[in-house]
Amino acid sequence: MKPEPSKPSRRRGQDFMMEHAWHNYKLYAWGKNELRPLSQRPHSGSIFGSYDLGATIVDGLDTLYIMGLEKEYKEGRDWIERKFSLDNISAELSVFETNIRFVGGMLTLYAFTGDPLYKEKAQHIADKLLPAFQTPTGIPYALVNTKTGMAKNYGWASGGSSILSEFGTLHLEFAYLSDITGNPLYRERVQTIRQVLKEIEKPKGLYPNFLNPKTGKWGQLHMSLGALGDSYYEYLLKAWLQSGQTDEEAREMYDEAMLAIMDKMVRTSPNGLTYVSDLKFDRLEHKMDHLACFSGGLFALGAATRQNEHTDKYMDVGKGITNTCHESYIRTPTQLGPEAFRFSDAAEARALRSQEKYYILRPETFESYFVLWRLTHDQKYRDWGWEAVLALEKHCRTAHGYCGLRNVYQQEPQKDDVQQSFFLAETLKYLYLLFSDDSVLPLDEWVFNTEAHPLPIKGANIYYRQAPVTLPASNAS
Ligand code: DMJ
Repeated sequence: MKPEPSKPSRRRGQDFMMEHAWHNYKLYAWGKNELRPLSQRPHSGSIFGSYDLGATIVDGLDTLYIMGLEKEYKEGRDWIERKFSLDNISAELSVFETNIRFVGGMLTLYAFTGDPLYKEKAQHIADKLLPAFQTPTGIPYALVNTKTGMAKNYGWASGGSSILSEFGTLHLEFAYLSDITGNPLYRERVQTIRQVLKEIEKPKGLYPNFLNPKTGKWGQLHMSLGALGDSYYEYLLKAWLQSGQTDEEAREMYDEAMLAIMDKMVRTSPNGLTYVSDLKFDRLEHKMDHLACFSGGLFALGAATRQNEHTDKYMDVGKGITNTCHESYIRTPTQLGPEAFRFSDAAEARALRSQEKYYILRPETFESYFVLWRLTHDQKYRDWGWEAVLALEKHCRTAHGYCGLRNVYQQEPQKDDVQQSFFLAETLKYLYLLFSDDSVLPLDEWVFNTEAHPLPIKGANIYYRQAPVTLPASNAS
């Protein structure tokens, strides 16, 4: 079924939020990466540095398309055609962030429209990332310079290691890029990463967050479904889904990893909340990052797509984690969740440290609401999503865009003056899709990359697109 931009009759509020976010970005930061809504200036200290890469445009454009905001969509396309290039700049880019936001964003736009502009741009960006893969193991470095091709890892990452959630979150984009360009090189690069991870010995069946790209040995034995680990596990399941469920190797690696995580890291609090701890060497740290809240949807999607003896357990854990993340939201006066929350005798699903109390417009909890809604049609997920919309409007909206909060436990928290590009790419998209018909981007035709850019599933007849995708009209309220 072809997506076509939505019709105005389908408007339900989240698209007004998108217009507000976009128009203010356009007014005060057009072509820059992100907006500072309070200062009404561009945000130049973002992960993309000070080059004008239009991160908000590239990240947010498919959301505009889905919502049927045609005029805004055309402005963005026009900017990409006229201005977007990584030639003649000397930016040190994160391979991971550039892949999920820029390559992923362009690929989705190509999948939606069939417009060759987006395929060319996706390939142009991916080519700039390739020098990072020139390591003895083929595990890429984290950072690459767009002009010199010099690549390196972050100084803080355990003994010169690359990071699991970064080098393990390239597969979907690189595989699709190979298929649409006919150039096998991109798939070969991520297949090499897959083989290293398949063959390496995994302590207790788990994947540590750090791997040295020169020696092929693990760094510190820290494991997490939150920061530094998260989307690696997501891409195992999704690579299998993307392949039309033929990439069995990916599904097996996913099942093995998630069974080990369920056994060694998933726990239940005294009051019955399911959560996934971090594991540091042999010690559980009873803390969940907001980032790990995506895993409610991941466990559930794993359950819904394969029947075996673990299916019910996967589904229970998925629902349980999503419920816990919702609890972390409603136990704050703002009804928005903290960056990390803990489980101890003193507290459940609450941040205890001051540096864990912020909310930066992250999407992960709403992502799980969306996936669980699609899989169960339990009305509570829409109710929870609506609570979030109201909380965002009350606390994060400003006259000139949306900001994060410095402390969700205060009645009237200070705002952080950053409108993250993922707010447009993910947060507003998932909240919009939560209230859309199932036929808008059905989960058996599309798989969402970790930045919420939908990529087509092989075998569904949208894989090699010749004509624009038509999004069916929704009659949801
Ligand atoms: C996004 O850029 C992606 O979802 C990524 O995988 C991790 N988190 C941010 C948003 O929170």
